[in-house]
Amino acid sequence: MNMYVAEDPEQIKTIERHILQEQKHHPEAKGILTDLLYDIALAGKVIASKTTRAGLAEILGQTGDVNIQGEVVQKLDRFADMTIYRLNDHTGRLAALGSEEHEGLLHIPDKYPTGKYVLLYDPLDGSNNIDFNIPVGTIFSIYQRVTKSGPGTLLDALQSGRNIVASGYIIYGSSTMLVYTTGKGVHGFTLDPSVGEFLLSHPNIRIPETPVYFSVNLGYRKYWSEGVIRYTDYLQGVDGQIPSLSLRYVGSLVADFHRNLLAGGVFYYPADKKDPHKPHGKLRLLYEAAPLAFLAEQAGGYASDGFGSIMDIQPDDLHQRTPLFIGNSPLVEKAEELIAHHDR
Ligand code: AFP
Repeated sequence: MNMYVAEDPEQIKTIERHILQEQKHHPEAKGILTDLLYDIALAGKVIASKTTRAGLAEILGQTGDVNIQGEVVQKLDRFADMTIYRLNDHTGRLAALGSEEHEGLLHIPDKYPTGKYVLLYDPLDGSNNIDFNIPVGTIFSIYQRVTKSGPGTLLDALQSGRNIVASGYIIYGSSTMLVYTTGKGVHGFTLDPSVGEFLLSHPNIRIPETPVYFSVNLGYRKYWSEGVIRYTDYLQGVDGQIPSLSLRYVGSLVADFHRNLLAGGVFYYPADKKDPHKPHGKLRLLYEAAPLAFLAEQAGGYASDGFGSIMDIQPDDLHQRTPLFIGNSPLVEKAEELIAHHDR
């Protein structure tokens, strides 16, 4: 026997092999979604190769442009945005793309065929953190188009989370990880940079039942509603109903979500009165909240806007914002209960 052949073929599983095995659960599948997920994983590797060099002078610094959210675009955002678009615009798998960095839909160039899926992505979430060596991430979701043929339209992109076919994120931290779901559990892969492969490291992730953390920007407390303040007191054990949870807030949604997914807890970014132009919270329904809501549900958790499931919200704008409470189901339900009681 060749001593270099692993005895247990399950020992090391690349993301390619894992996605292919998942595809076998769907005999009708033609492999298009599988290929699309490969392309996203490839984009993740390319972006990771830049984020680890972000301290270098040629990358650092802002381009000076302002994106449609009114935020300054940094060079790495632009690189990540372009990488994902370029790796997906010509494959014939997509009808259109939507990026948090662009106001409208991104169309497939006329010279390339269109396909049956729509890819929505936030290329580099938490990009304000790049200069401080704090993790950032890419968030993505995939929907089937609803129009029959031709270039994709807004109708194809403005779908509720219930229609997501696959979603996930790539976190660029002390290591690079890709976490995704196709509705059959949540699986996490860690990039081995020495061989350039994502290897299965966290199969079947479930949010631990006992929460450890709560994550919120406490600096905005004075702008919150009574219900959200009472909820925060509850999480801090002020009323003695639960032992106090530890506070952790990075300010990169992917990093905060990832930690709470693995350790147990809740992240929230409520509506606040800080900016009268953003009374519905800061986070984007399609680019941030819905993809993570699908992951949370698949991991046994729940995501809400404080009134009901994020997954049920029908968007009417690509850049629609929403309050978000996401993590252990009982904790998210508690937020709904206190908001219903104090804020209505
Ligand atoms: P940036 O991409 O502009 O850094 O915003 C990050 C983000 O959308 C999300 O990742 C964080 O959870 C949230 O904003 C942090 O916002 P605050 O700085 O207002 O707490």
